[in-house]
Amino acid sequence: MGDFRMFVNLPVRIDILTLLPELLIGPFAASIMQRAQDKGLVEIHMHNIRDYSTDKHKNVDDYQYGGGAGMVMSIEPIVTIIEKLQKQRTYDEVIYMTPDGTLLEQNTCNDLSLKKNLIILCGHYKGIDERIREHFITREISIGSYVLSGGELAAAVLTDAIVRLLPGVLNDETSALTDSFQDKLLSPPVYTRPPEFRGWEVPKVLLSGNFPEIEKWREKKAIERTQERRPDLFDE
Ligand code: 6GU
Repeated sequence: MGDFRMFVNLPVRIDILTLLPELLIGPFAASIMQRAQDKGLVEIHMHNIRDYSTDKHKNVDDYQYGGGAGMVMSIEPIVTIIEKLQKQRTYDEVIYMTPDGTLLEQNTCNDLSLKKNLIILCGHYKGIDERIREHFITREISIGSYVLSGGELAAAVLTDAIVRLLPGVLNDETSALTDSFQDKLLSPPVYTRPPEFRGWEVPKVLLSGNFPEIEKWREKKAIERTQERRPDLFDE
């Protein structure tokens, strides 16, 4: 992590627009995510879309034009929040979490961790009125080829993946750089005490104290593991 980027974009501000803020409390209230907020490295703001409904029943969805099963999230409450936020500061991205978005990869997390202000919109039902996507959304992200009941868990995944990259969040800053995927390789196997358990031994080289050899072993294992499990990472 080059010194030139240290702290220039901190704290990062993330505004999450959701119908289910209670789904997002837990993931940010423990461990690394909580510590990142306590240290002032990230500010996470939750906005309940329902609070912005002007409907007398506080509805936030409606039938889709042309017919068909499933409700669509209405344009007005969402646009109201986005425009309110955009009046207060400049946002680098307005991200929509959706199963038909671009598959999330480490590179995107790296890019987003350099931004200052992000809006993340969580979808529900059949999705959001297309005009929101056309006029406000700058990036559409999916976390995998399966369907979740809403965008909240995906937003938690994305936020976690971004926040842990911010300088100062991890205790040992190098550990984010040695993550799986940062170099398009999976991580090598790791071991801790005891050196033998039920006759299962830790590889001798790791106990040798020979650090060049240990590094060589780790690289070899990382390559083997990637070849076996994720050959697609090599093809890119
Ligand atoms: Cl971002 N949202 C939903 N609802 N399902 C998903 C997803 C997002 N990514 C994968 N599946």
